[in-house]
Parts: sequence; structure tokens; C-alpha cells
Amino acid sequence: MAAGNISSEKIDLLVYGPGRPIIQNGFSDQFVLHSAETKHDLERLAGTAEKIRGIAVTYHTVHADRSALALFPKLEIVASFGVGYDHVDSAYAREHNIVVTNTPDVLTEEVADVAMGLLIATLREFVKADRYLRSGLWTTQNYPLSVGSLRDRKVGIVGMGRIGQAIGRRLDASRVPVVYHSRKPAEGVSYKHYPDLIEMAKAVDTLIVIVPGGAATANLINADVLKALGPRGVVINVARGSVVDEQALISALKSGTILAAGLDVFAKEPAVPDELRAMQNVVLLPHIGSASVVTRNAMDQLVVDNLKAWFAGKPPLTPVAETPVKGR
Ligand code: NAP
Ligand code: 8YV
Repeated sequence: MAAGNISSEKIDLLVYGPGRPIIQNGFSDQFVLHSAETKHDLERLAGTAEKIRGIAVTYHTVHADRSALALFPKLEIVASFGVGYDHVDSAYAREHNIVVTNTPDVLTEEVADVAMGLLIATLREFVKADRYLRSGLWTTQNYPLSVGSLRDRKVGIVGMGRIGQAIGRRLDASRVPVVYHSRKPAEGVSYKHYPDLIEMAKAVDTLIVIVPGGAATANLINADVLKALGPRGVVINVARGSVVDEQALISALKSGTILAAGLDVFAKEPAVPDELRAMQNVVLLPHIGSASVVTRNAMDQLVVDNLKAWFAGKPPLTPVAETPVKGR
């Protein structure tokens, strides 16, 4: 990767995706900011594209794929908002000496809170119970006992990285036994590691999915995994919709192959299949894992800080594994 420009020359940046005030207001007048909300808008940039040296990708539904990145011959850095960057072509970036950064750590505890909340809401039927109260039914009869409970569960976490470990800490505090699946054992983690996901699914009754999206994890949670999980099975997905075979999940929920699911992410966001929306044994959230003001502000600021560091000739703060920065 070439060193960033530290002269007084203006630096052209592109904000690609929805506008985010902390990012848009985060730069001095040494920078010239351009914007494109969608991939279609990139075509409008015409001559400007040739000047762009840094891009802030501000949402995971905006695709910074090969054809998009190829429009920017002088591109040095793509600073992506969010820890997951499956929507950014990091292989293209690596081939073209472009550094990619993401926003790890600042959202870890927030997302783990949502995973834990979603698990409890799914097991103890919070959303259904809320609807019951609002409809006035409580005045005639107490809400039925929930079939699900955290008390008799064993959880298999799929992905034992930063967020997986933070979820594990919450389950430890709730005295719920934890095991995990990942390709290799996680350093410093004492839970039992299952290199084979089906074996783990057979050994537990609850899966919490928190791996990256992308080709390597596409449909990782498939019909065989759901069958192995069994009729008490609960799936919580806070990773990416692509990680769970959505049709297989719908079938498993309908047939009683598994008991219930709590989903923060979907295959084709913001579209959610009608079949899921009609089910009573699911809790559905609109991808809100990190979506609090405090955490989103911290993520925005990390996007800004990565770009500023790079153009001050310093190493970026949080480069992704595919584009490590050497010798800055
Ligand atoms: P991380 O620290 O990089 O952890 C990723 C974990 O997944 C590691 O344990 C890794 O272990 C495992 N993994 C990766 N590829 C795998 C594969 N093919 N099969 C099995 N395990 C695999 O990432 P993180 O910070 O915890 O974030 C995880 C993901 O959560 C993000 O990439 C993002 O997609 C999602 N997320 C969602 C929200 C939300 O709003 N719902 C918010 C934040 C993050 P190995 O490499 O050993 O396999
Ligand atoms: C964000 C996320 O909502 O960090 C991630 O990987 O999924 C969420 O925190 C999303 O990335 C916003 O683009």
C-alpha cells in the first residue's frame, strides 16, 4: 500500500451509501467530500471518480463490489461502516493495493446484548406476550406458560470471535452451558470446541450464529444442521442472512423440526418472507444489532478516524485481515 498524501493538496473522498452526519462533518477542508447513495449514483460521478482516493461505505446493503471499486483508479482506502464487510470486495482491494478497514470492537458488547435479548425474547415469548396484554386478553386469562426457557438449555455458538465470546460471557452469567463451532479453536477460550457443526448441533438444543457472511459461510445452517438440532431446537441469527438457508429454516419451523427462531438478519434485507412474518414461533428484528445512537456514533467515528489516519500517512486503525498494512 502506498503512503497517504500528507501534502496540502486536497483529498477527494466519496461517501458511498446513506448519509451519516458524523462522517459527513468529520473532515477538515483539506478534504473534498462527494456522495453517492446507490451503485446507480456512482455513474453520475463521471470525471470525479478519477480523483477519489478514499471511500467511506456507510451501510452493508451498498455493494462495494469489483465493478464499483474499478471505477476509482486512484483509490487507496475503503473505510467500511460495520464489522462485517462481506459487501466489500476485499480480494479486489488486495489485488489493487487498496486497504479496507471495518469497525470492530466498538459494537461488540451492543451486538452481544441484542443476541442475548433475542434469545430470551424468543424462548420466553416476550413479543407474543406483549401482544396478548395489549389486546386485553390478560383481563380474561393469564398468559400461557412458555414452552421455552433458558433454564434447561445448552447453547452452541457458531463463531467464537469478538462477539461470540461476548455472548459467551453473558451466557456464563446466566449459568447456561456453552460450546462452540469455528474452523479452528479460539485462543484463550475454554468452552468445548466442535470442528464439526453437525456434531455440535446434535449435542445442543440452541444455536447462536455469529460468523461473518460471504461465500465461506453461505447456507452454513442448512436443513441437515436444523435436523440435527432437533424438535427443541432454537436458532438465533445475528450474523448475516446468507449464513442460514432461509427456506430450510422456514420448513423446519413449520414442520416442527425445530421449535423457534430469533432473527436479526435476513437473506434479502429489508425484504422478509411472508411465511416468516406469519409465524408465531419467531421473533424478527430489523437488523438492529448495533443500532443504538451511542454505538452507531462510535462506528461512524472509527470510519472517519481510519480515513484521517491513512491520509496523515499513518497506519489505518482497523484494517481487515485481507489487506494488512505493512511498513507505514
Ligand atoms: P470475528 O471476531 O472475526 O469472529 C468471527 C468468528 O467466526 C471466528 O470465531 C471465526 O473463527 C468464525 N468463522 C469465520 N468463518 C467461519 C466459517 N467459515 N465457519 C465457521 N466459523 C467461521 O467477528 P465478530 O466481530 O465477532 O463479528 C462476527 C460477524 O457478526 C460479523 O462479520 C458480522 O457479519 C456479524 N455482525 C452482525 C451484526 C448485526 O447487527 N446483526 C452486528 C455486528 C456483526 P475461524 O476463523 O476459526 O473459523
Ligand atoms: C451494521 C453489522 O448494522 O457491523 C456489522 O457487521 O451488521 C451492523 O453493525 C451494518 O454493518 C451496517 O452497515
